[in-house]
Amino acid sequence: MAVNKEEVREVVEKIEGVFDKVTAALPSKAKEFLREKILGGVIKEIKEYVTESRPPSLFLIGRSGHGKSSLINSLTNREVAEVGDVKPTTPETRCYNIVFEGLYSSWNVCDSRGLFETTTPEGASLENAKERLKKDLVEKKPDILLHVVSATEVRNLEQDFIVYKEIQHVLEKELGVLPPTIMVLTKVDHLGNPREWPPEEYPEKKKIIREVLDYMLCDVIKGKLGEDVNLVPLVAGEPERGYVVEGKVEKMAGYIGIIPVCALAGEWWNIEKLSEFIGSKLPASAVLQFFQAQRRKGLMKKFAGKMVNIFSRIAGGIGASPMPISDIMVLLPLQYSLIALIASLSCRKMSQETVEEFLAACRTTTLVGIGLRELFRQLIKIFIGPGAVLSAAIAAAGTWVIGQGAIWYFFDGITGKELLRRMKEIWKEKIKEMKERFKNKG
Ligand SMILES: Nc1nc2c(ncn2[C@@H]2O[C@H](COP(=O)(O)OP(=O)(O)OP(=O)(O)O)[C@@H](O)[C@H]2O)c(=O)[nH]1
Ligand SMILES: [Mg+2]
Repeated sequence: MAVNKEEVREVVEKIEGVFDKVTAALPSKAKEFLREKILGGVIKEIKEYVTESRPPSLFLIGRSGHGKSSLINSLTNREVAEVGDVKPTTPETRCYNIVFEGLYSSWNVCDSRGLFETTTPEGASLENAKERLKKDLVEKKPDILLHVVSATEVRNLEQDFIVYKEIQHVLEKELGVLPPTIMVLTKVDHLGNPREWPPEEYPEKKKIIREVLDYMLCDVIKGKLGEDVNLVPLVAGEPERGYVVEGKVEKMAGYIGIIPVCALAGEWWNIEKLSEFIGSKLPASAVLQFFQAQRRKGLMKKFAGKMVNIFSRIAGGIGASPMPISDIMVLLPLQYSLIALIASLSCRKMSQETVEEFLAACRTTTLVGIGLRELFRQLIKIFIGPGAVLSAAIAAAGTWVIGQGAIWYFFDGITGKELLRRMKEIWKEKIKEMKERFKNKG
């Protein structure tokens, strides 16, 4: 099971029903306002990320044998591309639509093999290669370009960069913008002593990876750091896991990041971090299928966290309400859909029963035969207190706590007293934060 668009559509319909019930007693102006703010906001996000989701489109360039196919296999978390040492004879681009059975996902991947083999900056073949790549990129419109370079060969690749820059120049002129481009340094396990692996166990290995990254950035790419461009480690405190370029990427030869990996089957390293980074750069509509296909719990959990943040922000939007809306229950449809969405991201069925199961798990005693509305009321009472007046801050914080709780329940199997304890703890933190903010405002 995974997120199924059809199932989501059904739930959205149900949510509309719940919404109408919850707001039935409100004046029509308030109803309209909430319909637009809350329901409209939720439906827009669900549409963008889920019901209108589409396959991500990745485009790989790089020399033969540098690990493009291995990289695709490592990212997809299975064997989909042929790995080998056969030399390509033509610079033809091969495109695949990879369908992930049972995961409601597919990817479009293009592998422009051999581009650099047949080209030199002076040769006529460069013109052909540029034309070909331009045509392919215009046709495929990739979301992300991955430039795959073997870390063991970076010292022999200056020629490639001259060619790459030429191509980039042409593309920018023709397309206006270049797709976000990430340099992926493969085979870092082969730097230094290949037996010293993984880097976590060998500080020397980390040092060599850092040196290669520096060499690449300073001497090959010839990046110019300054006020308008900065390098931020992909993982704080672990520069060997690569850098993200912030600011003017043109000053870093157009790369938005440079990430070292090991893509050798069985020895994967830094792949999940690379994947997270790619996911953060994809358009909203391509994110779900990109993550879902990989069957990586960590990635889906992060995606769920992102949804919690988005939904909390929508809940906070009622602060702009032109009339006092005191009933916290107006948030029910929003929180209901959030819980349902998190459940299905964790590969559970997206249904009312699943939502109710979570709500019941938030209680220490099992509540049988209590309606959904009552369950919510109880849950809200625990955190917000009876008769609380809904403010933007409370709406956002309450939604965030409920979403976080759903992540713990569906992804980590935490339930009962422990679940409640954790939720109360983060709720207390949120209250403290809110108080601080009010104090600072004077
Ligand atoms: N040690 C190590 N070997 C790797 C890594 N990535 C790929 N390889 C090996 O390098 C060889 C070539 O890898 P491929 O993935 O086929 O390279 P490719 O870029 O797709 O090559 P072409 O299809 O010919 O363009 C294979 O033997 C892989 O097992 C890596 O990160 N570490
Ligand atoms: Mg290949």
